[in-house]
Amino acid sequence: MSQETIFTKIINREIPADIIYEDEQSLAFKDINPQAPFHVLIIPKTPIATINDISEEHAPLVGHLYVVAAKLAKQFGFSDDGFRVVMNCNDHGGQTVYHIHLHMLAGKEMGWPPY
Ligand code: D5M
Repeated sequence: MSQETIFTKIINREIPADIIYEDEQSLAFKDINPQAPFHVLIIPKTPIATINDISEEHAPLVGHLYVVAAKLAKQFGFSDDGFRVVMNCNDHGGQTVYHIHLHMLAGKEMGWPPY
């Protein structure tokens, strides 16, 4: 199965996105369907389809996504109030784009449980 998704097109600037952060390993851009005042997706540039496809070799890359979340929280002023990060997996997790992505939601108090 090809791992090319719409997110690869965003990485390659083939379709537009509101990109707020980029480094060698990752990209962060605003979610097209925001569920909070601040809702961005933090993605690895290397396509990995789902959490099920993550192996030990990906650990630094996946960890890096959280480092980016912490940087963005600091930059946008959400560190103290807090925020949520979530990664959905397959149908029951609500995944629709098969290129792993960390949702970062902030700017309001989140509910729990998330359903
Ligand atoms: O989340 C997939 C998320 O990706 C969902 O919140 C919408 C978002 N999305 C889809 N296409 C785009 C584009 N083109 N720009 C920005 N955001 C996009 P999931 O966890 O897979 O359900």
